[in-house]
Amino acid sequence: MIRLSRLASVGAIAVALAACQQQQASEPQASETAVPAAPDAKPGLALTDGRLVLPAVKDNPGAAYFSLVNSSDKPAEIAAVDVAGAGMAMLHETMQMDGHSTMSEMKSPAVQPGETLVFAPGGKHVMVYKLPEGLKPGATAEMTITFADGDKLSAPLAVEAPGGG
Ligand SMILES: [Cu+2]
Repeated sequence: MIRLSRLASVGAIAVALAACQQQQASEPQASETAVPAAPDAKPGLALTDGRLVLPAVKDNPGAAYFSLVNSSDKPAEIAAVDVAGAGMAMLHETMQMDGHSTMSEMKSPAVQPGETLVFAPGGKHVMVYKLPEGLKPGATAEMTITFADGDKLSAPLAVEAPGGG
């Protein structure tokens, strides 16, 4: 038990140091605004412009959109997404087929170093099922991305009225 907890704290320090060095090493980007520190943060990764558009019909899924900026020197692969209080969240992509649009599930989308993965209406989005009761425009909902390496990144989604997507 003692040995395990020692190992865990050494690991935590190593992670904190790595995060520190990463921040010093990363160049400020002209177009980026300052991102407040999230409770969970993956070094070099930032989630911006997060929003959750409520469904027009109650009990239908909502859709979340955001930009994921990779300022690190490694690709980052999304393994899963979760919206606090919601039943389930799935990575979807809307595509045009024979003049109508279809949605399909995305497996592990990745963002390369120096690139931004954009989730926006008509393209990639997160389908959010079983939204928490009473979620209203103007509120925020927290989304957490789990990466393939186990790192997590949490950020707020601004809740918007239907039709905003
Ligand atoms: Cu969808």
